[in-house]
Amino acid sequence: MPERTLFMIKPDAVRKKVIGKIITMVECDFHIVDMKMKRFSREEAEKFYEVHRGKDFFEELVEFITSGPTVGLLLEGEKAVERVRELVGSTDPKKARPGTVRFLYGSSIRENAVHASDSPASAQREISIFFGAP
Ligand code: FUP
Repeated sequence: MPERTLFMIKPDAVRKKVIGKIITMVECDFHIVDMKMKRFSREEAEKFYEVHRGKDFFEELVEFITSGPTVGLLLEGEKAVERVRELVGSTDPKKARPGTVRFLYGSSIRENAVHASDSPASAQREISIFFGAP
């Protein structure tokens, strides 16, 4: 059964002008159901990263994600959550497997180029924050 996930290009990658290169990496393997450029409000960012509230990096993470536009892609495919996460690579680009998006375009553990949902439940929550409830 095909699954849906949120794949998001973060403000650092938008500033680097690598939106096209990153989309090319997912376009061949997944169906792009929807796509949008969006600048998060503080309120939306805090909701999106709710699970990290209280952690020492929370404030800087919210500042970063609201610092410029993001590009969200609603992707669909077999085991999309797991397969997109593999393509994205480790949170820290220095530890990411060569060839992954974060290895190629990430700069630091915070400015790591992209986000991908970590479970089908997170995907559903994040898709509705990004694209609005269906
Ligand atoms: P990931 O699932 O790989 O996106 O990573 P996490 O859910 O653990 O973290 C979400 C985001 O928080 C990361 F993309 C970047 C940020 N973060 C930091 O800024 N510092 C940290 O030490 C860990 C995460």
